[in-house]
Amino acid sequence: MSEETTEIIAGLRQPQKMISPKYFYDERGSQLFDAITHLPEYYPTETEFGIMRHNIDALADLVGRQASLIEYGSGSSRKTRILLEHLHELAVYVPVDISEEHLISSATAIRSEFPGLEVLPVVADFTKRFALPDPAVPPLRNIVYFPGSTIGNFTHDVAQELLDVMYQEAGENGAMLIGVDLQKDPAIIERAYNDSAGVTAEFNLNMLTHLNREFGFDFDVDAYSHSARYDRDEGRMVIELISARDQVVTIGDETIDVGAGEAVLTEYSHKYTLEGFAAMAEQAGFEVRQVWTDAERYFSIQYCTRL
Ligand code: SAH
Ligand code: AVI
Repeated sequence: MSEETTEIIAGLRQPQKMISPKYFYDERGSQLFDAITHLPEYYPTETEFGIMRHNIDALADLVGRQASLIEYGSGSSRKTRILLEHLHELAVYVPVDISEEHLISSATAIRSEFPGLEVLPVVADFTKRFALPDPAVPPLRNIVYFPGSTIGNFTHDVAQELLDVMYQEAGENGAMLIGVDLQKDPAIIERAYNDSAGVTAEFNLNMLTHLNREFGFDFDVDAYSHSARYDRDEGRMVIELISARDQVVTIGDETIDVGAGEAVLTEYSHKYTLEGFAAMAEQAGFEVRQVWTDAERYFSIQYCTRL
């Protein structure tokens, strides 16, 4: 049994059943996430785009020339193109993602759009150790780029560990550029995860289709429904799959009982305050040097340097 299968079974044996959100992202999951970013209700992507467009010159000057851009969870690299167009004499672009086919096709598209740029994609789970490639042009500094508020998909303990790793990867003289979604009216947040077209529901359910195909589970996908609610006490969205009936999931010789009405947790999406995020960045050794937000303070882009 693979390490991943063992990890998934262990999550399903917890009192609160859970599956890591990294299993959303097979090829179909990456396409569905792209569709989410175009939904009218899903404010993070357009808001982050707007903040970048408004502040790109200041940002490019802060980064300086001949940096390497290392992107965590690069997906389709849509917002990244603004950086690739404006950063001064970029040394190399290293997109890191777990969704292999999607990463390779995105990297191929970037190579043809930016012919002079070295693009070195890395297929990896960024919560585990992975090696960074050696660029042809030695960079003057590393910029670790983590857009989209993907940091929000991790509990605070794991997010803190990720920031610690990014601090190491930024290296001396390096920096982190991170997109962080902010706390706001819960109705706006809940709408973003309960879109009227049902794309988020499809994205959530696709996780089970992915587990069935790739790891040999036999979830009855039609017997689950999407649920997404904001937990005000924890400041996070809680995204679950709810079983309509009692059922038994089998994988190899193992069985897992799922009760009628039982929830399988598939994702948290934490929303931060600026103070709360600054405290975590500082704990990792970063200083938040510049925060850009939109006029409504829905979302933030934060430029953090090593203390
Ligand atoms: N950066 C893009 C995509 C965000 S979606 C944006 O801002 O729109 C989250 C991305 O992170 C997906 O492409 C997914 O495949 C990737 N991802 C999620 N968990 C991951 C993990 N543990 N390791 C590597 N990539 C991961
Ligand atoms: C990738 N991540 C930041 C998205 C989010 O908003 O938490 C994933 C997502 N889940 C449902 N919709 C979007």
